[in-house]
Amino acid sequence: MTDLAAVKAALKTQAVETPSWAYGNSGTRFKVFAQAGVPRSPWEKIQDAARVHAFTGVAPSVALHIPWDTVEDYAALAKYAEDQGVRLGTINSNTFQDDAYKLGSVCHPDAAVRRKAVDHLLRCVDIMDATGSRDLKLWFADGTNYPGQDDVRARQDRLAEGLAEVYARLGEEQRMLLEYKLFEPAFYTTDVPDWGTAYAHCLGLGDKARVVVDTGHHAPGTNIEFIVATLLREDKLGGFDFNSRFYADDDLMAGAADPFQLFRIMYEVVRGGGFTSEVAFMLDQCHNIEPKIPAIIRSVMNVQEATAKALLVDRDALAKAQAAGDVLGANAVLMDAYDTDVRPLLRAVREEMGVDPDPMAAYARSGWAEKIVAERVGGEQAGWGA
Ligand code: AOS
Ligand code: ZN
Ligand code: ZN
Repeated sequence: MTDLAAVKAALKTQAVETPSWAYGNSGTRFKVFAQAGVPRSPWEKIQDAARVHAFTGVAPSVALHIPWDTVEDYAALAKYAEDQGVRLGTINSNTFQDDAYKLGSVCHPDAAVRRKAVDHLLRCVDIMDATGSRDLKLWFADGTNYPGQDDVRARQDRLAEGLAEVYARLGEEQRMLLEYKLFEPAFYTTDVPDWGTAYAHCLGLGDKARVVVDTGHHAPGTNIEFIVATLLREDKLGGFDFNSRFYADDDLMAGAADPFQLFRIMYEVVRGGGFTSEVAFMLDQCHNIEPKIPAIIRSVMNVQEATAKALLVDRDALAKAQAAGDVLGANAVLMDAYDTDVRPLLRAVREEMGVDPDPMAAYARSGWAEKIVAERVGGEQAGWGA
């Protein structure tokens, strides 16, 4: 039997970090469709993130992206976030937008370009000092397009050297989260293409280096929950970038394409003792055609639903069935949890937390969408494609 009170208590501690860039305009390489009322500055992105937290109760922090969220005074931004009811979370670096990075950043054959990239990462750690952020999230667009283009092995050496310099700069409580991605923008080799490569670098660096699993960064059919189980077993899972994909790195709403996969991932998290603050649960999404704040609220709720189902798995019954070699019985225990309608449970949890049981409806009623359309006019819009 599952202890419902314990499930509720666990759900109340959930924290899903939302990404600043999801609040801004975004699109594909074909077109960015501008939406009215989107934030024009990091300050306004924080306002929107605070709304998501206010209506869900489980999105207490917002990730920043440097340089998209550049401000003069990061401590002031942190204070502003706190006043709005959220905090600044993970700092995401950007070593992919400058012309200098055409052939890579920390893996580039030219030492001057590598220096520029590492300096940017060091600057990100300075920003973490000011914001009080714990995690630096590194995703590198580095790779090659053609066989022979560069020395694949030497690129690994350059990567290790760059990471080591940044690692040495981390404070006692700070961490480095290394994200892998199968392909894109490079199409032949990617320098951090998979969890094994990320794990090897993190292992070489030390305890403060951990792997990030972006759910959209694998080959179709990859068993992501196995990777999660393995990384947790090795104490190397730093966090997640949740999103959904049908084809490649689609960055659609978490839990939209394959809620069953999200449940299986969350089950391994719960099973592996990863439902703690040691694992950062982040969204990494873009809302190209749908209204952004409601899409982010929906995504947070989808993660919450998958988590609730994972917590509901009757683990004693599962262990018994597994030990008895009862294949169908064990599968049924897992499916029973997945097939549970957890919406009434979550409505109750929200009420106990003092949050409206229906966050989507509460947001729609709040008038925030109309207010930002009326007030946020002019200015440069922020985020992907800005
Ligand atoms: C890129 O594909 C990665 O998912 C990154 O995590 C992220 O989308 C980018 O760094 C935006 O900050
Ligand atoms: Zn990501
Ligand atoms: Zn991605």
